[in-house]
Amino acid sequence: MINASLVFIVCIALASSIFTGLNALFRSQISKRNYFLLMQVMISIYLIGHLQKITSSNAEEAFAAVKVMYIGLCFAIPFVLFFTADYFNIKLPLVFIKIPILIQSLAMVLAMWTTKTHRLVYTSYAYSDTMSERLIFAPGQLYSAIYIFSFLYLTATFAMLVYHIKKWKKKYRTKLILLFVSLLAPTISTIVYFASTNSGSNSHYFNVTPHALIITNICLHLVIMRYNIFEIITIATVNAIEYVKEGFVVLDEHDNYLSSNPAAKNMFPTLKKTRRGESIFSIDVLPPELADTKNVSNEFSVQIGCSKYFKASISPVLDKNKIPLAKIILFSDITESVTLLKELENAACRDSLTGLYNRRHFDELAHTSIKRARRMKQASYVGMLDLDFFKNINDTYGHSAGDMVLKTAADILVASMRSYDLAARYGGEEFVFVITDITQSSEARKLLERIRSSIERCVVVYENLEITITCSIGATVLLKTDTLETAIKKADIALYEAKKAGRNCVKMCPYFNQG
Ligand code: GH3
Ligand code: MG
Ligand code: MG
Repeated sequence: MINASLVFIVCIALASSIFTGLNALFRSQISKRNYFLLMQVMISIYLIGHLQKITSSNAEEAFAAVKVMYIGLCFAIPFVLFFTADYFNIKLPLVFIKIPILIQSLAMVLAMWTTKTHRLVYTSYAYSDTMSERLIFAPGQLYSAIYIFSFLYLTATFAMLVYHIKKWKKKYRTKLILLFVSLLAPTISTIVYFASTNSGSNSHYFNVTPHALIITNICLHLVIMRYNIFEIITIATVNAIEYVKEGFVVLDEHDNYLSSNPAAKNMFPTLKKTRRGESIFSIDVLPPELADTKNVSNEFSVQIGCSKYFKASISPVLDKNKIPLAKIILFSDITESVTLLKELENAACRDSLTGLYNRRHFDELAHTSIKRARRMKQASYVGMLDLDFFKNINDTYGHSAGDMVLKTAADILVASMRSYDLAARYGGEEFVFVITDITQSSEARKLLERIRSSIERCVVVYENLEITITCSIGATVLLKTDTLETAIKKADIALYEAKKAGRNCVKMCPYFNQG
């Protein structure tokens, strides 16, 4: 006689299992659902077998149903394990763990299907109309192995779940607890069934696993529908890319544009108009420097406009065979740190009052400038400029007024020279400079005279007081035998001559004076 209520329960369990599987299939888009779907398929196969068994009318029909049940039973649990590991991003090695587990499961199914020949799973079986399970059997030597392996995999699954339930924040714990309960229900029912049939206390071989599977599917349905077990991570990942302040650009393997996040569009506004598939470097959307680094992770700075700096790190996306599929470029705005670094460099190279190079940095640059001029067969001039009676300015108007005069004199010096000439503050009110690319000595003298007269004509207004100043300049042409140091000494001697000659004048080194 068919037990109608049991058939009803199994049908409900089967329907809920199929429904939950379909829900996962249509509601979520990510790869993490694959093992979940396989798990649901296997649970459904198990239940189909079960239904077949409790409605069977003879031993062979019941045994055929058990063979179907074993397919579901042996494969559902490995897929539960794979799904859980996958969900927590625990990588189970394919060759060393996944494939051996699947082979073991297949071996168990095959052992069951061929048990009539070797009697390792069932030594004998008989049909019983009075029993709900319909089939009485005597277990063979391999029968326990099926359960031992299943419990091993379930233990690993529960271990992962418990570990993460403890680690996850309360807000996300509920769905893990539901997942835990969904697995615990059929586990307990199977343990009870196994123990009770072995001890002989369940002489009717009554199995409540289908009842437990209803609980499983209700829990799974809740974690999918209510707690978004699949979506939450996808949503978080998508949102993370949308909201991070780093620019994120995805290109295909031929540098054609695929997508970018809002931050990248802000950094490179042309990205807003770039269409998918457009070659990113041919239309100058991104700095061309990035095109040179193919298939490598690299980091470098890119200057956009005059004041923005970005660090770009390129990561290739490879497929399983290490063939490039796409390229991800991550841009971070490093303007702040670059500006700070430049300020620090500036502070180390420049005089804070006048903004001119300091002595140490001038020496470095002047050596290079002189070398370059020599290589290009150009004449170089080294000059010293000293403000006249500067001490009097300080004494008469105060130190702040003196500072202002110093700054003005420095500005005039820089303004009078060309961009490739060099000027530095050499001491208190003393400046040094190098002029290159002048062919005639008369031209050099004219330039120096222009500097002197500009300073003489300048009026510095300090607290409504008008301050005027003059300067003396000594200079020398750099001979082949000269070094920067000897040239500075000669310019200093010429400056001394200028002071001696009454100040507010230009004197050039005697070698040159003759000409
Ligand atoms: P001379 O025409 O012979 O060059 O006479 P001078 O007064 O310009 O020369 P002196 O070397 O006697 O004095 C230079 C003065 O420059 C002395 C010092 O107080 C002043 N001085 C040096 N550095 C600074 C500075 O950073 N700010 C101000 N306000 N004064 C400075
Ligand atoms: Mg002076
Ligand atoms: Mg001086």
